[in-house]
Amino acid sequence: MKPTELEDRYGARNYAPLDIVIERAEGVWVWDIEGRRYLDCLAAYSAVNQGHCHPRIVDALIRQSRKVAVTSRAFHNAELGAFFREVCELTGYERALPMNTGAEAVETAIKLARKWAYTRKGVEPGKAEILAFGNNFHGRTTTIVGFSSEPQYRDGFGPFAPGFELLPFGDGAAARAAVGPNTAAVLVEPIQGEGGIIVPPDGFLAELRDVCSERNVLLIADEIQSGLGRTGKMFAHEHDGIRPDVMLLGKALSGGLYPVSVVVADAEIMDVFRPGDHGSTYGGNPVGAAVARAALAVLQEEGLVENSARLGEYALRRLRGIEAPQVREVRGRGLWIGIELVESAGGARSYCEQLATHGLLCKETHDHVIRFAPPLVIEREDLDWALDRIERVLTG
Ligand code: IF1
Repeated sequence: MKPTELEDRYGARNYAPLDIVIERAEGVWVWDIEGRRYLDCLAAYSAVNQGHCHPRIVDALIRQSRKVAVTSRAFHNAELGAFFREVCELTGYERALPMNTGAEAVETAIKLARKWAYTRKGVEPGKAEILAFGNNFHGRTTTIVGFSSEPQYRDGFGPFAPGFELLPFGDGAAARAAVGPNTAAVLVEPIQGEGGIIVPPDGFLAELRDVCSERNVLLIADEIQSGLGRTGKMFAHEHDGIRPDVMLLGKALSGGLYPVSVVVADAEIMDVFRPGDHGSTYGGNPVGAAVARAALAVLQEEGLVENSARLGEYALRRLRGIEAPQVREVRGRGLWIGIELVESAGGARSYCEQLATHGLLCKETHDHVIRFAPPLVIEREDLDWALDRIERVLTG
């Protein structure tokens, strides 16, 4: 049986992939089982900012796996402390709590915010509320989809956890009005990814920061997709010059080689967690720590944030220069760009399918947006190769 037949015969039907079977990947390129080459403009939703199978990260995975892998946190391990130090130095926070997936980091932050509200802010136990935003995407657990505004992410999965309220993304005044005595935190993606690469108005994050500081509410930035260079800054919240109280990282934190996520915050917040409060079997294991250290070293030593800023600005300018009636808007920051099509264009999926025939892998989001997010290692020549093909499909 072919790989797709095996998937069809034995796999749950929770995805409808493009009809491409990837067998090998390196840098910005992937090859299918027939040997066709594609330029990956999705980068596994920003998990491979460092490029596929980066040799330095692969080497870290192999070397550590040959020494010791999962030990559980019942014992210390020789890698974790160095990972903590490097992620705290990079992010500027005092404490790091390691998990595996992004959703686990989000769930950890929700628990942290609630316990902080009860033990530090004096909110009545069981009454903590968290504000989030319409069109958010923070993961797929039932707590998280419980505050999703996307019917498909919610339908059939209730009942949901109480204590969440959605606000209009980009509306600082609405956030100011919504904060109450029981508000523990505001949870925000600095740029909404799955929502369609929605860049908020300048000053929105700064207003959220002000409201949270004035009202003793934690500002939690979900940088799992927007962070680690994707938007041309190390962290997307830097575009508004703010410092969240809690920040979440995942995806490119481990360069696509191994699931690692982390929650960072200062001690006065993070130390509400006492031994036994929270944990995970694989969280903080030495392989994840070694892989993440290598992924962060590659990000910084290869100047990927600067490359994202420079080539992202170039790509945005070129894409905005395309004369195509079916394009409603081109938006984004760094190498994270959404090409929104008019409804009459018939949906972005068909454009992604056309792009695949031209050797480009993109993924639509929210029906009408073509998401363009190549690995941050991309070079100008390959970027032009991709943009030429996008222009050809949009003007064809
Ligand atoms: C899928 C979407 C993107 C995220 C942000 C937390 C998480 C994600 C900002 C959870 C994960 C992934 C999930 C993956 C596809 C992808 C995705 F299309 F689902 F919405 F990127 F936009 N915060 N996003 O983007 O992290 O638990 O997945 O490690 O579910 O198909 P995770």
